[in-house]
Amino acid sequence: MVVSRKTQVVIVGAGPAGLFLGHLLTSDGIDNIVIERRSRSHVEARVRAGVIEHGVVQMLVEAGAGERLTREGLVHHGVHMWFDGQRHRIPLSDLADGRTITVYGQQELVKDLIALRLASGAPLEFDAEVVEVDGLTGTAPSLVYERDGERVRVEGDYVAGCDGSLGVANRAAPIFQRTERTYPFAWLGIIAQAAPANEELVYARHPRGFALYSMRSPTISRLYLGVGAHETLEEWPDDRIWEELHVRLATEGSAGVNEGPILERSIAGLRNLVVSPMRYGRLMLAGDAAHIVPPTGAKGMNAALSDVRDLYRALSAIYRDRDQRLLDGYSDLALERTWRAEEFSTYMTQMLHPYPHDPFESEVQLTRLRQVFANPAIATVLSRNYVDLNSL
Ligand code: RFL
Ligand code: PHB
Repeated sequence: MVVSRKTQVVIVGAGPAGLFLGHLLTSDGIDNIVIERRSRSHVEARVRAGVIEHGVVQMLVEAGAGERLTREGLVHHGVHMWFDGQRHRIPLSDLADGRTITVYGQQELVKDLIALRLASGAPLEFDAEVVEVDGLTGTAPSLVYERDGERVRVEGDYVAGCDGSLGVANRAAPIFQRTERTYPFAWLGIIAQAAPANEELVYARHPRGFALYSMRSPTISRLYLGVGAHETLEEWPDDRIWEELHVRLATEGSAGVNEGPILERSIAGLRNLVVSPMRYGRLMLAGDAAHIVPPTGAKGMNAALSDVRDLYRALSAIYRDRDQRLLDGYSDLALERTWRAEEFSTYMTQMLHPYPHDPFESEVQLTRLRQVFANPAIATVLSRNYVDLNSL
């Protein structure tokens, strides 16, 4: 052990959750250190989420982290669902009290938060992997990270596990229970240099599988195909990807799909995970470390940032007023919200991904979809959940 450091809150992981928590704490004068396993360039280039809820946008703006987001983010008032060869639009804002979603790449938000962090001078360590977490039930928890063959111990009052589902935090306590589900699907996602052919997001259920048309800017499209859970990128050369997107997004009156050079591609399996409780002694979990949702509801990053808001309030109450009550309620509050995100994401996933060779499931899915457009009460619930679930 070469070096030893001390702070108030030790944050593991520099994804949206860890970086936003660090930003809120630093703004409030609470010392913290963010420790990230990967390099800065890796973290800034990681393409993932795109949809930010109404209340989460407001929260980022109020925290001083929404300057570029409000300038460059694409504000949407509706979303499409295409099935049975027809296009249907859900007027989200009309059904959700005028609220909107903002399309803004997760890695853009991550870049903004890293820039704020560096400007504040607060410590942010890249290429530093946390390998041990100790003393969680005492008053001085600590952890060890490794960098360049050096081991560094960091002591704090609290540890925030914002290190994703494969990190160390959600395995650090004997009481953490995992509730999980997997699906026979994955999403193949691409970023293409092509103007989006639609102004709003399109979720498409085609007998051959799911497709999603999203975007990042007026010249960049973000597209997804539902594929088998075990399929690999090697099985999907560019031509096959475009062909399949054209087929699945073809409807009457559709402008089709605009092709362009593929700048990035990845495959991610669909799954649910909830780790409960979200606190053990002085370790609190936030974001993907505590829960994973299938991406169909666009909830993962929104849930992560909402955990962080509650965790920050709890830590702030302790440092400002020596009031422990919010921290004692953190896990229950966050889990209640988590399960609503799990339920909504599961509903969206099960409605939009056809199961091959299951005609019964197929009819159930189509009936659910038709009901969204036949019954305004159902469309209203869907809209409110889509636009602002984490603030309801
Ligand atoms: P992250 O972003 O995974 O960050 C965790 C960080 O911890 C680091 N780490 C460690 N650092 C130090 N020591 C260790 N031992 C460590 N182990 C891990 C990792 O390197 C990493 O940098 O978790 P966080 O911050 O909780 O953020 C969660 C979001 O990233 C995630 O929920 C979303 O991307 C999910 N998601 C979506 N969410 C939305 O709200 N809207 C969307 O439209 C949306 N679309 C998506 C998505 C996720 C997707 N994939 C790839 C799973 C679309 C896709 C395809
Ligand atoms: C995205 O733009 O990356 C995106 C949009 C909606 C989702 C998931 C991802 O449900």
